[in-house]
Amino acid sequence: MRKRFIGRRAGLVILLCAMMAFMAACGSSGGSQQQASGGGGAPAPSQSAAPSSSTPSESTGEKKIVLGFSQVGAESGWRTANTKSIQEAAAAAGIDLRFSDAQQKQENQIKAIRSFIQQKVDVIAFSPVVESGWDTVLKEAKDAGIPVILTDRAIDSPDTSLYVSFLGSDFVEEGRRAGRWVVEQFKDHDGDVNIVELQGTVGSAPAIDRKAGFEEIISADPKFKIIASQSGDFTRAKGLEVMQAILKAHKDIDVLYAHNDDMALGAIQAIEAAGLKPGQDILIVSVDGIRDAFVAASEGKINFIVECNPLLGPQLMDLVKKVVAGEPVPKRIVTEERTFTIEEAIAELPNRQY
Ligand code: GYE
Repeated sequence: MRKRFIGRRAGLVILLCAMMAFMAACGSSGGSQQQASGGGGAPAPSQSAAPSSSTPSESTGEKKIVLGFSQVGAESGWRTANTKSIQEAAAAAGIDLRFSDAQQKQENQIKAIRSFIQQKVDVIAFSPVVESGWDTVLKEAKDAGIPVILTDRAIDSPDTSLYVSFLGSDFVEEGRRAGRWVVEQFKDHDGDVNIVELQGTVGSAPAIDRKAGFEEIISADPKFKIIASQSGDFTRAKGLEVMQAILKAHKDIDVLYAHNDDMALGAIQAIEAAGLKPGQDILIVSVDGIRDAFVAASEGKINFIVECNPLLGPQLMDLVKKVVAGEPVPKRIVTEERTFTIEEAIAELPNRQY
């Protein structure tokens, strides 16, 4: 009898412990990255630890802010750094981050946003893979009373009431910066300057704007000719593949303008495989400023880097908190960034964070 009683009590204790452990696991979602159901089926990136200097989380009994974030994918070094920044900043700010990777597909982002609406998150933020086609789903978020923040990339909707703020770079200006450098290099050059352009993802804001800004500058002099312009989808593999084909079709290339570093790095492999010297036989300018590009620049293989800062996490979390608190926020926040020549890249390399 006694034995049975002890056995039952031990069973109860075990059950209680199990329940407590379960509740603790559920409650400790501080900065956790959960996959939004229907968000493309990609596994959520592993959680990064909050920096030790982080402010204490607001888990003092108050309800945590829930942020649904739909990321483009993991196509580039820039994107990896951006994801890490967002995850770390959310953890540091005590924000419950529900993170979804769209694997570069708009349909996955739309599904993720709908899932966030169903989950009744406090704020939705996303980096739209392409510019068009967001009105319907963003209207659904608006009708549900959930504020939306555009991060990194813009949308082309004329209805600006569909989002509260847009935080990101000025991609047109980045294109202009690349164009100005090319014009300066060839200011004393007579005859044509043959340029190859590797574009980013078709229909994406950075591909559209970096092309427009660059063309705006080089079109001032007809000697600048874009002899080939194709998308490499912002990836190293496609940069390599597309450049290989272009090198077969064109023998006299003076400049490569790549909309991001990863495509430039892929193209460098193709240029070397074709027996040419990147940075000398073909001048290379690219956008982003990831560490690998700084290494290539320090080896003389990339001549000019136009920086695009991916470390948007802390600014995004500040915005989220303000929006939840009902404070006014700027409709547009432009990231500050600079450019690097080879000499400047060599000096910067040891400090490069991403
Ligand atoms: O330049 C590219 C990434 O939207 C600014 O996306 C971003 C771009 C970045 O894949 O590397």
